[in-house]
Amino acid sequence: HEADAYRTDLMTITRFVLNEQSKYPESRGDFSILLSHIVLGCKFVCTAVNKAGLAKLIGLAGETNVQGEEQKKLDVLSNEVFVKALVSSGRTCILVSEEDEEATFVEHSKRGRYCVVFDPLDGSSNIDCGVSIGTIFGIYMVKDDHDPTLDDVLQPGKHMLAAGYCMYGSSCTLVLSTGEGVNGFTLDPSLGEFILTHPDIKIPKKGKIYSVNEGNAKNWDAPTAKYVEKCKFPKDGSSPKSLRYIGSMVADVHRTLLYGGIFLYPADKKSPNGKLRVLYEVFPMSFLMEQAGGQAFTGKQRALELIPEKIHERSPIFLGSYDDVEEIKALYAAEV
Ligand code: AHM
Ligand code: MG
Repeated sequence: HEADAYRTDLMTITRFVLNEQSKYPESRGDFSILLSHIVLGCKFVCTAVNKAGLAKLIGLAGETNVQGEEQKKLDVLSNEVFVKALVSSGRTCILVSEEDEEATFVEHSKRGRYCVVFDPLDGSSNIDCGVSIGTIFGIYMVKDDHDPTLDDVLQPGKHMLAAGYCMYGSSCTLVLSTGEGVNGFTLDPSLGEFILTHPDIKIPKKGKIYSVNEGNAKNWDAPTAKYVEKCKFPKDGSSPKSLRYIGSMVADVHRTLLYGGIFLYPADKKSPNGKLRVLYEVFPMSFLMEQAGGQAFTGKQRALELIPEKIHERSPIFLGSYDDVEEIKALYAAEV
């Protein structure tokens, strides 16, 4: 019975992905192994984030501990954990992390076929006040594992095989797409397992929420300014949209995915390419949005068609409900 107090048939993320991959006869289980290492990183960061508030008491992240050693900042620590977990999986060949200036090419003996781009702890300025933060990741396949090059990760987002994020919030939620829809898993702390809680997530076709840093309004371009004006003062008789902005991309995108609406990080006069990074912020979130039935647009094109030239490149981004993104696209189209 679905209503049983204790479910006895648990769909863990590992079981789910193994099921998905078994549809492909050529599958060697490599992807499942890779994912289990990402999941390990997420569990580690989740525990560390939950303890962050106790830092002063027990000496974590950035504080000096009882031995008088300087502790690592949480984002640095998270990065190390992810890099080590990914390398030791034996399934990766190139890693691009927000925390590292250069891409990491995995040494020959530990090399596999996957390239992972990730932001180990996004929104880390929010840690000290207990606001939700997250890890974002995208996965590509290398062309030739004997000769991995930077071009293997400078690929349009539509070439990603999988993308996801883990949100460290009131609960720890991992949202994943392997290109066949979007599924959400919640960490059961007593089991240490992510359990399928949000099967086949679809974003509402139109939403009632817009999400943007309005403090930048003075520097916006005309289409963004017009769009936000329309959200507040609709001329077609519809109700104004609500504004929600956490300032933590994972949390803002998670809400957008579940409740619908639009998330914007536009270009402005001070940052003509916006703020968010193409490889490990814009692409994974755009991939998830499209897989959930929404859209992602850069102000010029479908976000997933952008071809990055540098690993830490930025791009403006508008993503969310299909109809809401359609409106901003129309405003940019009218501009030219
Ligand atoms: P970070 O990588 O330095 O943490 O910055 C990324 C974060 C995103 O999580 C969030 O969407 C954005 O910055 C908020 O930026 P702003 O404070 O300019 O509104
Ligand atoms: Mg970031």
